[in-house]
Amino acid sequence: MNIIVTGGAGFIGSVMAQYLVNTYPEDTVINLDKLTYAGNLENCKPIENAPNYRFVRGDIADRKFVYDLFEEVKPDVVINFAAESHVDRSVEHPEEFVRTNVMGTTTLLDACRDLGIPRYHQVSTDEVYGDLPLDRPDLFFTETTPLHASSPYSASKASADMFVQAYHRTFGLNTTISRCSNNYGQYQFPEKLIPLMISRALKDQDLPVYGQGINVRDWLHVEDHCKAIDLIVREGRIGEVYNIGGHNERTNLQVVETILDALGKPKSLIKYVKDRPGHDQRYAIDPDKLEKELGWKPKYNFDTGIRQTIQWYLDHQDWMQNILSGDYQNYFKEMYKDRVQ
Ligand code: NAD
Ligand code: TDX
Repeated sequence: MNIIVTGGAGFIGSVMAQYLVNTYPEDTVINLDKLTYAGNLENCKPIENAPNYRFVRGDIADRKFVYDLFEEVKPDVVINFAAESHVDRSVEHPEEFVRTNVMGTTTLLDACRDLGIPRYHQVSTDEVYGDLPLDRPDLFFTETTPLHASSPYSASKASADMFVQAYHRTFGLNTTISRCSNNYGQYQFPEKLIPLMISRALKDQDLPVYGQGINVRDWLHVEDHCKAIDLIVREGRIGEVYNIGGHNERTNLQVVETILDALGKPKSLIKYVKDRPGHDQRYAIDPDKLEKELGWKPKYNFDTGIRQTIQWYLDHQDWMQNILSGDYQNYFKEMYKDRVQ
């Protein structure tokens, strides 16, 4: 098969590209990525010389580019990871989220429809369901939970999901959608909670915890997410949505304290800062459908996965340093300048 993975230089897409290249030598993986601030070809180093791997730089919202590439490659499957993915950035600059997440997705869908591409998978997120209250631990997101986005990021992802479902229903495109909980693991850009806290704690810098740190996220190791997507692409029912999650709920404070303990750093580094506007309280996935229909089971629980992840960042401080020495420094100053209380 020829598989186009979009956003394959980002966090999850790069782990997916590595997984597919190594697991299916008979398939060819074409990594289509624009290389925004979040795209990093270092993430693809382990496969860059593999005979069944190719990188193409381009924009999923550029119609001519996408059509030309699809005509040339004739993909059997398109898996769309490419997105603007950071909630805080979407609060500052929503437009880019509409362009890439909505218009980029519809461009890919149009190309699949016009060129007869047999299979399309959309990588979505649990954030499209909005949030759950902190005092109702009995509630979980299922695939039939109504969409109820809170941030410009989640609104753009929910919108994309609706286009995917519309293209399936109206044009008969063979689509699936997966909605996963928060990912952690190797290669995550240090704007997101876990790598941000690891990189700052290592330098004895303050750790900015939003509000009171009581918001809950449901964490899944990136490799478990990628294996679930592969299963859905190969064995999932067409037109369906599958939730992905491993019942690993933690408050943000628990996550930060786990990192501090593992690094032997003091809790006094924690600094409570102004809350994120519209901050979702709790995410929690019910993965029953994926487990029962496709037999998926995660390999990692949070306690083992986070230890291995922290060790990865300790072993790859040059990877982190290459990012931190670039433009990202200016971003950090700009984003956090008004938060100090
Ligand atoms: P990321 O920000 O690390 O990577 C995104 C990648 O997409 C980058 O390589 C970037 O260069 C590329 N990209 C951005 N705009 C593009 C465009 N217009 N054309 C082509 N490439 C473009 O994101 P991530 O955390 O790896 O997330 C990947 C996908 O998974 C996203 O769709 C996100 O919504 C979804 N998701 C993420 C999580 C999570 O916890 N990170 C959880 C559930 C779902
Ligand atoms: O500095 C911080 N301090 C803090 O307290 C940052 C960056 C985050 N937080 C909190 C906000 C959230 O409650 O930590 C939690 C996790 O934040 P993020 O890492 O920004 O992730 P989140 O907003 O939960 O969204 C993530 O999961 C779903 C991904 O970024 C999305 O791409 C994915 O769809």
